[in-house]
Amino acid sequence: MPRIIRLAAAQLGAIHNTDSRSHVVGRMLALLESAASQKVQVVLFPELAFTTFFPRYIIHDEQELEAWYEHGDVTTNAETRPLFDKAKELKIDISVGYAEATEDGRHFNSCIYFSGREGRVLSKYRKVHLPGTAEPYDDPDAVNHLEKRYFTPGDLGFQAFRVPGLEAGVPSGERGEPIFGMMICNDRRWAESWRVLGLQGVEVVFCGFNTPAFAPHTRNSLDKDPEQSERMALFHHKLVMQAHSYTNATYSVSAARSGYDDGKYKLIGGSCIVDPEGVVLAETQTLEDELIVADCDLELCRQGKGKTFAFEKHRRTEHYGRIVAQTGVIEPPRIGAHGQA
Ligand code: CDV
Repeated sequence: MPRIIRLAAAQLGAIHNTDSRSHVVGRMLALLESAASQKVQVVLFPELAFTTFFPRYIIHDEQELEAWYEHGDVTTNAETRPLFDKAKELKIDISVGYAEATEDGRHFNSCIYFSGREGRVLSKYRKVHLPGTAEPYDDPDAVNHLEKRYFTPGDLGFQAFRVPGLEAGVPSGERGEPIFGMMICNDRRWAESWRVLGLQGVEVVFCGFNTPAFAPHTRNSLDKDPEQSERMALFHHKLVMQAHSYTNATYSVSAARSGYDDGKYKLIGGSCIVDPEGVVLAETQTLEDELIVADCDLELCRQGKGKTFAFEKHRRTEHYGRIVAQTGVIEPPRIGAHGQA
């Protein structure tokens, strides 16, 4: 029996340093209305969706820095609340990324899954793999990426979760409660993130992202040509979304913050919805605000989960110890001149 749900990625184009949260939320509401008019059930918004990507700036003033985070409950704060109220009104689920400040003074790059049908948060994820540096680059012309300065690595792990009530006609208990998981941007490049979700039977992975088109200091020091750099950034983004969806037999939805922030910091687009065979079902064509939609039959996950990637039949955990025992590379010893180690 098919288990079809309609999913969307809501890409957000340029957001400038001076743009208020209310302005951005206005744009998000337009995308949400458009999704609802197309009978979409779940919409993914990008990483750090409510502001510009502030980790590119070095900010010494504590008050100025704190103003970039969401303090308290993001679903009820004055400027961000309209998004969640609208999701409730339209009975549509959303996943959205934001900079979280906790009551005890910690800072995370987070996202939540908010059920508009139930009017509550069903799951929260805090980004585990933080790229970039804690200190600015020495090169004054470099674009910084200071996630390691402004955020603590996530402490919630990769927890899959059930979302009941999305599949018409499928009785609860008969696979009627899809299994979702979330990750954020750089996490998508790490097989470990996906496999931990895969081991929980994930059927849809949601991943919001902010990927600079040209970042020789952060990403690829060999790439001096901005156009080639952007092509490779897009290639690697789609490569990991497609490959890891396939090897974990799951759908994935990714949503970009894209365009030229402040008219000069370019972020890639390429928001896409990928099926469990690794096929791209929908992909954005612009660097602007744009919604893509796809009908996803979750039964298609069964093929991979039951055969090629039937983990219970084929995995050999006795050989995977290094993956959790070791962080960096330990190369094998050199073979000496006479063939001896
Ligand atoms: N926001 C990110 O995590 N961006 C990284 C860049 C810096 C490489 C990414 O993986 O796209």
